[in-house]
Amino acid sequence: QMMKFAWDNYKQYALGKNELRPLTKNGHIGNMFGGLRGATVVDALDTLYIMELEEEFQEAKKWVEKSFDLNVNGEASLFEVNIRYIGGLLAAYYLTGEEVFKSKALELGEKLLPAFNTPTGIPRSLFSPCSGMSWSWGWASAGSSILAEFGTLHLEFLHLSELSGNPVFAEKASTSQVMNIRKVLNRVEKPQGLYPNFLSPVTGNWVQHHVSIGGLGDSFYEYLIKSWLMSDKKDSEAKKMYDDALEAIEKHLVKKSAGGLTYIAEWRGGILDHKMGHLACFSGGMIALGAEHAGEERKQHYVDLAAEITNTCHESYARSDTKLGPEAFRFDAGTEAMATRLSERYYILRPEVVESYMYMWRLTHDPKYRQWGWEVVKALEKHCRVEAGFSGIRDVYTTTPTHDNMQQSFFLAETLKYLYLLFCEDDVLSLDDWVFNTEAHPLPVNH
Ligand code: DMJ
Repeated sequence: QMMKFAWDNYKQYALGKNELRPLTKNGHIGNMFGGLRGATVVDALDTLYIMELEEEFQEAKKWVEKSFDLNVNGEASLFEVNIRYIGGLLAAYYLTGEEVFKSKALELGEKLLPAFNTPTGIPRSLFSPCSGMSWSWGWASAGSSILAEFGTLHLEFLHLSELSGNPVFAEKASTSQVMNIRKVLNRVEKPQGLYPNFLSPVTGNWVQHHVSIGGLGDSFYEYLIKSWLMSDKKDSEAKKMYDDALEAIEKHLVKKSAGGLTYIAEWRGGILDHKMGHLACFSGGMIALGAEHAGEERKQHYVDLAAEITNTCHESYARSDTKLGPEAFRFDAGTEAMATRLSERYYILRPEVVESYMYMWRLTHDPKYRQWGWEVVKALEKHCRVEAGFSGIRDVYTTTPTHDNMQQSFFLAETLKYLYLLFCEDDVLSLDDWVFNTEAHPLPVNH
């Protein structure tokens, strides 16, 4: 019902725009996807299909067939286009077998390639599908590229290579785009075994020593373990990189608060910032997913670590008045798992906490994860549902929050999908056969 409500309102007021503005009942285009439109349609396709919302799925498919235009200009984020559009189209193709999704994915995939024309082959963050030019974000120091962006291409590019027969995307040849990225990362020296978030696409060296498992770093780690799983456990290089990175993170960034909550701090040139972003809360699920394959002696350790981190993220929700979590929470000056700055008190319908509940449920079947998921459902209904859709809120610490007037596309792609899967049987998109990309689009394991 929540998905139908979110979709119906998007369709009524914003079909063809990127997101719905549920208060003003119109569409939002933004500047993340260049000239591409319909981000919510493409992000929602597989969720509608999985939930058996047949009529709504057909509406979305019809829009892709008739109105999805790829011959557009403008600066688009390589990362966002890849995880939402390529991931969404690939998942829709693999679930339904409908050719239109495959051909759109391949056509769009070709348009991403110019972003890799840099001295090192590390792509820049922004690209223009028509002119072939690429740029870094204005805020990224010294023209650097972002770890979580160039490190979150592997899953989709592997499937693009397989479906197109074009090795340029990802074939095991070291000349392919994503294998080259790995080569650069393996070569560069890692401070204390950690991967900083900013790398120069010109020199291949780190630009700043900021390390985070939340924003700017997050899905790089996720794609290492998932690359290994998607290869049916053959890509041992990815597994080793994941194991080593997690070991360094545990050694240097994982801490326990005075109140006994385990959290993952950020690292700035050796100094710890005792803060966890909402984005970092995906890591409970990632560590749970990796735990099963960690070897007998490490397995229980990682199950426990995943459970502790997921518990901390739940606490960040439980300690708020709305029962939804803030964008970032801190562990300093007597604070535990709460935002201390006004600018960090918002919630924009993000999925990472329910994502971890879903993985923890599948791993342990402890009923508390379903209870926690249900708390989120109730809080979303109470505080984020407005007359024409779901909206983010500006302050999780008040029971009369103001709304931000934005129904993010990842709410339909991820938050609602993970909540649904939390209450499904384990064989609905079994984790043995499917790997979720970082936007929760399922891609098949290469058995
Ligand atoms: C999503 O687009 C993806 O999950 C991404 O990896 C991180 N941010 C958003 C959701 O919060």
